Amino acid sequence: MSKPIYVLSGPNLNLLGVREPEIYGRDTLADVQGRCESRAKKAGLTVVFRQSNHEGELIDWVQEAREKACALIINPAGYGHTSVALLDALKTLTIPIVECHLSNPAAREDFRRKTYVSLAATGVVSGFGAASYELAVEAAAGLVGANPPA
Ligand code: CA2
Repeated sequence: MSKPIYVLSGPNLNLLGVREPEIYGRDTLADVQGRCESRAKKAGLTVVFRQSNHEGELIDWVQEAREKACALIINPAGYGHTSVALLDALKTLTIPIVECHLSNPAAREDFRRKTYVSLAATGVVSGFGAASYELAVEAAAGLVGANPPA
């Protein structure tokens, strides 16, 4: 049995589908989780899906992923633009890291153009709403060489 893909979401994403649907869409985070689980299952994989509003908790989970995950997907939300500590934690990983955003931060305010997380990411998926997460799972599965069950 292979290790799961860790899918981590940062602050305020627990409000997904409830506020600002014009930017972030109408899917709730529970919907996104279901979509990730279905996509991972097609590749014969599982996901550990977590959200936190707390920087330190996200860092603890990144550290946990060092041993327990085959790949890490992270939507760092606002912390992507601010957190050197999160970047430092991500840089300790040797597994693939896929940075994921619902919106396209590069097409928004100037302060969203830079994400520290990108400096550690294998690749970035952004701008496709909830589908960004599914595409990130697909990318991670490809990077770990996952095969669909026979
Ligand atoms: O597009 C993304 O996924 C972001 O990571 C979302 C962050 C934002 O700071 C990044 O620049 C881009 C914001 C997450 C806030 O989540 C909410 C969800 C629903 C309603 C309100 C906020």
